[in-house]
Amino acid sequence: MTYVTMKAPRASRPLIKARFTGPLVLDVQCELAHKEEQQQLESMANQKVKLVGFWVSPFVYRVIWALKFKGVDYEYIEEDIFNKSALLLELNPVHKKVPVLIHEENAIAESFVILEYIDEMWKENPLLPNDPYDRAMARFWARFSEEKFLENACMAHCSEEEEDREKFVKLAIECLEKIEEELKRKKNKFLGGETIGYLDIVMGWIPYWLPMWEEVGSIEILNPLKFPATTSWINNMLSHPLIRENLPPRDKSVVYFQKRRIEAMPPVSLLLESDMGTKIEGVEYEYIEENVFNKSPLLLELNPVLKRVPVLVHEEKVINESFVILEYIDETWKENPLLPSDPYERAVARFWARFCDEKIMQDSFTAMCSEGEDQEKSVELTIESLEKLEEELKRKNKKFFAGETIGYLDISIGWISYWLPIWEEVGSMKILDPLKFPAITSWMNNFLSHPLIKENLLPRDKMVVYFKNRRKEIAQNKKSKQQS
Ligand SMILES: N[C@@H](CCC(=O)N[C@@H](CS)C(=O)NCC(=O)O)C(=O)O
Repeated sequence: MTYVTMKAPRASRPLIKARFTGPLVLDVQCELAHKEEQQQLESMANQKVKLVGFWVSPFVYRVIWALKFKGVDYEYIEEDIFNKSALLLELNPVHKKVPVLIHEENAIAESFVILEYIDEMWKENPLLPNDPYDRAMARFWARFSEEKFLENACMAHCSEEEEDREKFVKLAIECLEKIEEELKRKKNKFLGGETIGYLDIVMGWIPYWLPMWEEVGSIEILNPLKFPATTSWINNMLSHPLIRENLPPRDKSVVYFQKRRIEAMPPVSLLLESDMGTKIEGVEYEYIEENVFNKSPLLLELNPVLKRVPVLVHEEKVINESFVILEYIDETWKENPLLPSDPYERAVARFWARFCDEKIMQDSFTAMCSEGEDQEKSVELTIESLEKLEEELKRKNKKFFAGETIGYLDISIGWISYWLPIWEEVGSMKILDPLKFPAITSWMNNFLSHPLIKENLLPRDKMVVYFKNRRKEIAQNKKSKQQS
């Protein structure tokens, strides 16, 4: 059997075409289309499910818990991540990591993407809350715990140098303080309320894996006196049958982690994606400029956790992080959907958005700020990732990632069309060769000529000057660190 991987989503179901009929007919047609859609979804949901995993991976356990929570039967396939099978490389050629979920002929990678897919495909026992703002909050904390807390906790227990270990332990504790506050504010048994939800599953590594890492790295992060709300949540999690009955054996896991050093990635930077999002949906908004080098009390109040832009304020609700904001916008203003309606295509769009943010943006920004061999290495990594994106675009063979018009993925990775060429100029490097990347070049032209984008970009010269200064500043910081 050949699987359709993240590179090739299956053909989408027929669209509900009711827009041109009269109101009465429209209602009936919508209902019929909805029923048909529902039936298709149900029959799809009943198809066989397989999970490719690795016995001790907290990312894999997220998927196991979500499938069990939904009551979905699945076949488990153990992968040797140190000697990767042809199956894994076929299913997840981009990251080559587990977990991978196989449903129907679709392969879905990345635990966050898989959790959203599961929740959209099997509707009973919802994982994410119903309300768009509560969903935004859950996604915000999920990303925070992953990108800040998990990363620092991994670095802390893996660091050999005492000084590094102390630095990362301190950073991890600062993250946990924020989570503790959130738990205290919620006052519920679980982050999902009285029962386990999306965020409990995402943060499920804290109750079981973190104490093992503390033991392995001889560090302390989870002090019960300092973190009473977290400790009580941990106890609730570990006594919940779904979690208690689905954990890897502790002794064997500790031995594994003693042998293993986990590599972590630096945190991601930010862009103006959410601004484009509000424009697509035709939402009126007031724009407030922030000075990120001298942060205003307003920003610190609105985003005390990450202290960065963009922040969206809607009816006294505050939403942070561009990816979270995009989903919130899409769920709140339903016209002109940004994400596709099909769960698998949504998973594909989310997968590529994360990939571009975590790999291409990281590596190209590092390349711009470095020189010599370091720069060459980062340029090479960026090009390798862009080759994967090029393949995806070629496969799609459409004007935009979303099809004939701009959508979620186009907006998420829109920076490639305008920011990346500026970074190339600033770093005196060549990445986007049109001969090597004809599909990306053509997408860039389409994207930049779209009125929504064209009319909402900053002047190029001003940006070049800004990034030249950033580059200088970063290089100076690096030098003075090396000297000290
Ligand atoms: N961001 C990924 C992380 C998955 C991940 O790191 N999986 C590890 C197992 S714990 C893996 O497959 N590692 C293989 C490798 O790094 O080559 C997710 O959330 O699914």
